[in-house]
Parts: sequence; C-alpha cells; structure tokens
Amino acid sequence: MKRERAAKAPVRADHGTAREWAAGRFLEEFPLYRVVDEEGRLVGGAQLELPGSELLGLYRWMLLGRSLDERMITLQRQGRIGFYIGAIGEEATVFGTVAALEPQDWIFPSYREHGAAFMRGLPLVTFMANLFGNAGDLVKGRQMPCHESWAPGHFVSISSPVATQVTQAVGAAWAARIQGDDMVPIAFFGDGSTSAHDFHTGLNFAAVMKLPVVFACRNNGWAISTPSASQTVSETMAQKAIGYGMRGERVDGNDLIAVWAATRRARQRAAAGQGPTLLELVTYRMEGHSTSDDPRAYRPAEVVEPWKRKDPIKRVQKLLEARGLLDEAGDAVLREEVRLEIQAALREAEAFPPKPPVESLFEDVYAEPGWAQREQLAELRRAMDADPRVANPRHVEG
Ligand SMILES: Cc1ncc(C[n+]2csc(CCOP(=O)(O)OP(=O)(O)O)c2C)c(N)n1
Ligand SMILES: [Mg+2]
Repeated sequence: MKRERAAKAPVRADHGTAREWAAGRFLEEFPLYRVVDEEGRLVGGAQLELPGSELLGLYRWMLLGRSLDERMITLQRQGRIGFYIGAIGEEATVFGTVAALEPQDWIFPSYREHGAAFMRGLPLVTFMANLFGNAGDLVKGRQMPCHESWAPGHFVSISSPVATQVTQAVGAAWAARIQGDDMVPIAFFGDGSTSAHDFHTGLNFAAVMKLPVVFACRNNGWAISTPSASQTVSETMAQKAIGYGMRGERVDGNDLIAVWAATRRARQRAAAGQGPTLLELVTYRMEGHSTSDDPRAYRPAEVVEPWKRKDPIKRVQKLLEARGLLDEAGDAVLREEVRLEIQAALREAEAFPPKPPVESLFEDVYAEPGWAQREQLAELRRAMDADPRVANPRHVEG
C-alpha cells in the first residue's frame, strides 16, 4: 500500500494563473542591478566608486574564500573533518555586502558567510579548529562543525535554522534604535528561507517600526534539492518587499561592485532613518548544498554550465586587468599567497590536542562552577581513570 502511494507523481499546485498574471511585471519593476558585465566592463555609463586598492583587496578575499572552500571540501572527502558548507560561486554576495558595512554593524549570518567573519578578523586557524572540533575550538564542541562565531568582529554564530537570522537582526536593529547606536545589522538568508515564518515576521516588524536593518537574500536558485521556482510563485524575491511596504532591490549577486553599491545604499538609507531594505542577490549555488549532499541526484550537470561564465571572481579579475591593476603574474602571486596562508593555518589547526579538556564540559553554565558541577567533574574523572573507554569510546582493549 505504502509502495503504491510512493510511486504516484507528487501533487503539485497549478501555478499557471498566478504566473500569467505576473507575466514579467515584477521583472520590469525590479530590474537586475548591475555595474560590471561578465567581461569585466562597466555597464552603460556606470562609475566605479570603489578605489582600486580596495577592489584588489576584495579580489584577494574572494580568492581566499574560494580556495578555502575547495580545500575544506577535499578535507571532508579525506575523512579529516566531518562536515563543510561553503559559498563556491556566491563569493560576491558575502564579500561585497560586508565591505559596504561599518565595523560596528552586527552580522547575522546563515551558514555560507564564513568570509564575512574572516573580513572581521576571525583567524583561519580558529575557524579550522571548529571544523576539527579540537582543543582550539572557541565553542568547545558545543556547536556543529563549520558553525563559527566571532563576537570581537560583531559576527553572531553561524546558525542552521533558516530565517532565524532575520528576526534576530531585527531585534538588534530595534535595540540600536532604543540605545541611539549608529549600528545597522545585516541578516543573511537564502531563497528557500523566504518560505519560513521568521522571514515574514521579521520583515513586517522591521517595516512597521522603520528599523535600521539590511536584509540580504542570497537567491542561489536552490534550497537543498528544491529549485526556487518550486519555492515561490513570485517572479523575484525583491518584490516581496512591496507587501511589507519596504524598499526592495534585485541585484546581480555575481557582480561584486553591484552588491557593494546596493548594500551601501541600503545601509545609508537605514542609518538615515529611512527604514529597512530587502536585497535580492541573484547568484547560483555551483556545488552541492553541503558535503552531505549530492546534487547529481536532482540536478542535471548542464544547468550549472551557463553559470560558469558568470563566475564572480573571474569578473573582478577581468575588471582589474582592464584597469591595469592586475596582470597574470600578479594574479599568480596572489593565488600562491592564499594557498600558503591556508596551508599554514591548516597545519597549525591540526596541531591542537584532538579534544577540548574534559573540564570544559562543565564550564560556561555559571560564572563559577557550583558544587554540583564540581562533583560531576570529579565523578567523571574517577570513571575515566577506572576505564579508558569513558574518555575514548573508540578505545579497544588489547
Ligand atoms: C527552520 C528550518 N527548517 C528547515 C531546515 C532544513 N534546511 C537546511 S538548509 C535548507 C535550505 C535552505 O535554502 P536557502 O534558504 O535557499 O539557503 P541556501 O542553502 O541555498 O544558501 C533547509 C530547508 C532548517 N535548517 N531550518
Ligand atoms: Mg538557496
């Protein structure tokens, strides 16, 4: 009986009528904002407002982000770490946004924005120690791997529950308003996250209260195996802003300069008391959702092909070359620098003891451990001394 039901085609809503009604009107209302085309040329009269040195710096960050993602995926395949989730192909959405913020602005990341933490000073070694869950892990194994946090850089913990970042950032914006702080938080989330209730609750509240906050929706086409066309009938994500009465902008998410300029506008509006902005950053998830996913199960390889030509890193490279800021030799130097930086960090991160000390299990609950924690720790130590399998469940006698 069960098998019969599974064999049937899934029930799908008929989106025809809604799509006919929309028929391009929102694409017109929310044109894709772009500054640099795929060949690295400025689009129709656009000005490059970002100074050359900053652009070169951002290019290096993007190279680092890509190279790190590739290396960490390999590490997972080698069995040296358990899990990784990165942003291959989406680098412009991470580095372009954060570059446009002020240092005091809090970042509420989803799970692909590691690059934002690095820009705010998180050492690569500390990031990697979290991947290993070893003694160098700042959160002492209490988070998932690849879920770093970096309070000194105003970077809230990476969190997997989707869209929770939206309501959290809205709360932070409200607090900033009450305290009179010049602080504009940014919330990162994906296209799939726009179906979660936190997205709607957060956007509505932010608009009603005219809060200083930026919503960065990375529309990478997929929510694990669900394509965005099955996620929503809206032609764009940006148009969802209309329903809440806020400004929406659709941006080429593979164009670093467009992302930077749109974020800067949104930040300026927020800081000037003009309320929140929903940015739709149109990009593409080039790899699987995470190392736990195999996109070959649901996505033909051909659909990825056109996006290879839109690579955000190649685009900046071409722009830099056209402006005489980079040549082949300079590019090779940068890539080698980044490779060595990652290699050195990896060596250092792997050298930490494999586990945080056992007493860390009882820390961070109270300012000072109480009698109960002290007794539990003593009991655990006795048990560990009596039987090595307590400390290392994989320990085999003999
Ligand atoms: C509240 C909640 N529901 C479901 C999930 C399971 N889940 C993990 S990732 C994901 C897809 C999210 O897609 P999207 O928002 O487009 O982000 P992307 O992975 O593409 O960056 C889902 C549904 C979750 N993490 N949290
Ligand atoms: Mg997505």
